[in-house]
Amino acid sequence: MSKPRLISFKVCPFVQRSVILLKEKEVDYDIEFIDVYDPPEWFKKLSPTGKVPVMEVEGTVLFESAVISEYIDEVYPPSLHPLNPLDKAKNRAWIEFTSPLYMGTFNLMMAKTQEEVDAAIEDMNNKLATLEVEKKNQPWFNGEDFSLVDIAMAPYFVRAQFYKKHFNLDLLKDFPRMQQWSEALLARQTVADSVVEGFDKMLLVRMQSNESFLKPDA
Ligand SMILES: N[C@@H](CCC(=O)N[C@@H](CS)C(=O)NCC(=O)O)C(=O)O
Repeated sequence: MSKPRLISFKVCPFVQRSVILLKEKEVDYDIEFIDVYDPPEWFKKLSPTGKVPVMEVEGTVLFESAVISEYIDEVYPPSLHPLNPLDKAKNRAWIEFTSPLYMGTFNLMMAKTQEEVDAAIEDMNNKLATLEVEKKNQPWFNGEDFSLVDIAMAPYFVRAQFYKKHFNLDLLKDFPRMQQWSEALLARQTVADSVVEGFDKMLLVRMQSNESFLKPDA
């Protein structure tokens, strides 16, 4: 089987999910970085949605991070989904549930007023409160078994850590199970290795050039 080729944008949480999964499965892959805000012509031709991640496998172009994850999970065993179809479907549903949280972190980053900051936080809090009820009081979403749901949330906790470190803003403060989940995920090697060098700096520069409301602690 030829190496998959992943097209990435360095700070994209959806690509980060693919990277964590490829690392978990120890897949040999190539990665190519683009700027999604100024994409090269070849990417415009390759990607039907104009979004990353895109993964090219033997000339076939895959897009949408959830679809890419399902493909990787199926082709490189053992599966990180539960075996039971109902549990598997439930896991897929919760993966979907986590995705809009990334719009929350983006909105927070780009917010220009206190009101916009508050709205982004409130939106994320509503979703985190629902997850807090669903999450078992065990290491991973499904208990002892690490799964694709855990991978889907990992980039969120990386971003929550960024806001805590630079803005003294604790997005998880009201959610003890989310804190425990975050600690477990951030301690996992594949998650640590999925964060590109200079990640914090890239986000901080973006916020500065956007004249975002949130200002980093000195
Ligand atoms: N639903 C998509 C979302 C991917 C997405 O929003 N990617 C962003 C970067 S993080 C992007 O490529 N944005 C460029 C655009 O919207 O034109 C997935 O899960 O793959």
